Amino acid sequence: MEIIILTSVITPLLLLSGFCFGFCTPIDTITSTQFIKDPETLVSNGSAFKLGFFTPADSTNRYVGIWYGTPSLSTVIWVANRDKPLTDFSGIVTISEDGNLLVMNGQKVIVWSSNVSNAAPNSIAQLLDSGNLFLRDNSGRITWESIQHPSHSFLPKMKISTNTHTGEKVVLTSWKSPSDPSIGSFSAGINPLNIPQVFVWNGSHPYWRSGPWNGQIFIGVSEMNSVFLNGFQVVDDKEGTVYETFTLANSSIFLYYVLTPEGTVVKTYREFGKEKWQVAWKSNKVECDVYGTCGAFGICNSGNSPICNCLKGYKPNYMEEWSRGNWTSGCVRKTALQCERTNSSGQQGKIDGFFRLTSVKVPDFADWSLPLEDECRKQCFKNCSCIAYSYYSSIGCMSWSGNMIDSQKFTQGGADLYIRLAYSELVEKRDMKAIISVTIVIGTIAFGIFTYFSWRWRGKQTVKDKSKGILLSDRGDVCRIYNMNMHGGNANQVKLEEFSLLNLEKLATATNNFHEANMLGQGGFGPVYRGKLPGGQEIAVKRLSRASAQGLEEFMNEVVICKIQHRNLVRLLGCCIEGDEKLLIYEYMPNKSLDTFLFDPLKREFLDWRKRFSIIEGIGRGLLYLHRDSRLRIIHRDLKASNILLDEDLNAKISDFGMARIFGSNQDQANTMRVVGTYGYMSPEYAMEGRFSEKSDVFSFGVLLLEIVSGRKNTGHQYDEQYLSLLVYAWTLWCEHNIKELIDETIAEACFQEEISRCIHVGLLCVQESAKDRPSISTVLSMLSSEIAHVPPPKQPPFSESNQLRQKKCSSSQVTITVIQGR
Ligand SMILES: *[C@@H]1O[C@H](CO)[C@@H](O)[C@H](O)[C@H]1NC(C)=O
Ligand SMILES: *[C@@H]1O[C@H](CO)[C@@H](O)[C@H](O)[C@H]1NC(C)=O
Ligand SMILES: *[C@@H]1O[C@H](CO)[C@@H](O)[C@H](O)[C@H]1NC(C)=O
Ligand SMILES: *[C@@H]1O[C@H](CO)[C@@H](O)[C@H](O)[C@H]1NC(C)=O
Ligand SMILES: *[C@@H]1O[C@H](CO)[C@@H](O)[C@H](O)[C@H]1NC(C)=O
Ligand SMILES: *[C@@H]1O[C@H](CO)[C@@H](O)[C@H](O)[C@H]1NC(C)=O
Ligand SMILES: CC(=O)N[C@H]1CO[C@H](CO)[C@@H](O)[C@@H]1O
Repeated sequence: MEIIILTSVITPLLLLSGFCFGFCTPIDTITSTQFIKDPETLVSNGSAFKLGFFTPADSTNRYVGIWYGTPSLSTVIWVANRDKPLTDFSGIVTISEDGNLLVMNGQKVIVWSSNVSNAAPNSIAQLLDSGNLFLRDNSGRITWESIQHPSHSFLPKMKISTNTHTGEKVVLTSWKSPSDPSIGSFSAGINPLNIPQVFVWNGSHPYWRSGPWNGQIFIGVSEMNSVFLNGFQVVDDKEGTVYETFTLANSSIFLYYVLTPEGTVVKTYREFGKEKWQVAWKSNKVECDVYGTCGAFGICNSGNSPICNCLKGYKPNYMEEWSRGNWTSGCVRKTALQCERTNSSGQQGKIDGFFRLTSVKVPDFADWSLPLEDECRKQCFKNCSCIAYSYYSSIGCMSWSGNMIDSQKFTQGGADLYIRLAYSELVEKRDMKAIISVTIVIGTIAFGIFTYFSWRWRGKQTVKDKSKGILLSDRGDVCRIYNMNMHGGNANQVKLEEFSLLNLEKLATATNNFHEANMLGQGGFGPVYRGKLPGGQEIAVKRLSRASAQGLEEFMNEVVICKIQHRNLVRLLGCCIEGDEKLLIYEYMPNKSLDTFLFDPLKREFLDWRKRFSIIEGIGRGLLYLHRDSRLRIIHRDLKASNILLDEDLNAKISDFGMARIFGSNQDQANTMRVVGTYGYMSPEYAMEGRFSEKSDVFSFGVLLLEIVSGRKNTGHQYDEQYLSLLVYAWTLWCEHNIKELIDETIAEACFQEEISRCIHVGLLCVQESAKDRPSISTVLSMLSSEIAHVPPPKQPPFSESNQLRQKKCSSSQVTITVIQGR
């Protein structure tokens, strides 16, 4: 019995795996004399990919395709004869006399051809380990490649493109169903109009939209803030073709995107040596992801019920339909705009204003221009047909004049959308405020009562983080960190650290019940409040948001890193864990963060050059301690001006270790699938490929250094319209030998100029495109203190593609920067 079952499983497997027929080493090429015949396969040199004949599940047809492992919808990456299946096992793949690659059936009828007119006789087809099949002639000239002719998969180096002159497109096309590879109704491609966006279309109707490309991410994909991007790029080849592509920096994974028969784009990857494919991301997870779910002027929020609402100032077009959940008819404006009324009836009134909606996927059909933020608002205000605008620093000014369709509310990410409303629609807000404050008062009282009872009922609390081998436990009034891994199991927990544990009630009292007025700021994962303990000690309390899945990870990071203490790192005084609540208690920094001084026209005067230099050195020393001196090696990953706190004497202290990573002693770099951090401070290899190391912190330090010297934000919009980033501006001035121009006027005293120029020079070295060109932080400190006399000249720092800026090499005496105008 058993034997029979075994053979019936094995026989088809042997057939599929390309049993050696004739030649007994796997081959990866087809020539005019060496062809493959069903069920033989071509195997790429590293054995990753196979080309051969396969039958989809629940089908009897044979198709020629390229796959990895066992052929199925998710492993077949390319299909040749999609619309002309072979009906038996007599197919062959060969090279024709004119040099084209052919698939023929047993009757020698061509069912598929590479069909290139310039193929040469005696061409060779070869399957590569990248999954690409190409056709080349004797001289090595490639005449055809499978990655230029996508089917339903978007592979590394593939180009999904649209020609803006001819409208010609290269798109992905879905299968009809998992058992039928013929061309289905969905396609995915790029729409380069105004600002590039990726679309999935169902026939000719949009089905999903990525939102505008900002040079690094598509801002309508909320997860893209924290998703490993794998060198995604949108490129304008200047000949009218705009394409989207990506590269894999890391050869230990294979990653690609599949357009499923249901129209969902799925990002899947497989680690090298492992069979299993894993899903990293999907385009359509919720109903809100479907294009235009809520109709024109509607906004979708998957956290609400019902999910659709009208935009502020708009009401449902057909109330009855809307309340039945038929949202397609959308919404209309409630109160006519003053600018419209003036025209029609000569009636005057209070002027219109803008209502700000935060974290939204901006609607489709944005017009695009390049003015600064203030100009963007004015320009929209002046023109009555402009009904909304949004300013995004690396994109510029977006405005809307027609239907606003496919807006979505996110909890994070997205952009701010300013909607033009009549004055009367805006003032309503005041009344709402009163209601909100009453709600807050009642809520606070309820919270107080709840806190008291939950404190009374509180038992012993422990929190575990297996990946870090850490167990936190409170007994009495101390918080203990145990290392669980040391001897394995819980029985042998080794106490690592002990620090004070405060209860929630005390902290609620200290912060006046987490009152809004005590809020110091909003950290990455939750608000920070100022508080005062009964003894009079001032503290800062960070309350991790309960909603955040990353809350526990951040909490553990902060607690583990608190063990290291240094005068340039903010000290953790204690923690609190009660039920869902996790709070961290830090020393209070009276002078807040560096950005509140640096970018404030009045307060920046408090920071003279001596002070700034000591802040730079302080940050450098703190970073050196994190990288080198402490027992743990720590990469901060989110160094920025708002994470540098200033004590009463304006000494710098690095804060916010929530995103930090701890390295083993012999580890130099790591990869992450989740890129967290702040654009503008992120090194290119981290932002694009998720690779981080000490050198990615050095990059952020370089940006910070240039910001401190110039008093300008890297991604701000405080300067000339030509220079959309501080790095571009600094590099341009460097090339023009005019670096003095960069120095903040308030510190530009002649006697410091040499020292300041040196700082800028070091700053530019820190922001080199390639990590290996950046000095280590200890070298940076030596350079700053002039211990190292020779500082090598910097090369051009990386420029964001998004700024639509192209630049020439520094070697030419006259550096010009051109702004490519939008189409
Ligand atoms: C196949 O791989 C081997 C070793 O990895 C290499 O020496 C050889 O040149 C490769 N052949 C081709 C055709 O790429
Ligand atoms: C081959 O290409 C030519 C034009 O380049 C086209 O007219 C023809 O239909 C194509 N044949 C097939 C089988 O795709
Ligand atoms: C795609 O379009 C077809 C034809 O318009 C329609 O029948 C089908 O329901 C659509 N599919 C989805 C998922 O919207
Ligand atoms: C939704 O409402 C529109 C506008 O009233 C109507 O034309 C359409 O038939 C409705 N669709 C459904 C499915 O009820
Ligand atoms: C308002 O009037 C001006 C000039 O009279 C005209 O150009 C403009 O198109 C009108 N706008 C609207 C919304 O009717
Ligand atoms: C107002 O905006 C519309 C739509 O963007 C545009 O076509 C028109 O030229 C603008 N008018 C002026 C006076 O700028
Ligand atoms: C420049 C500045 O505002 N310095 C303040 C820093 O904090 C201390 C303590 O609160 C103040 O005394 C300083 O005036």
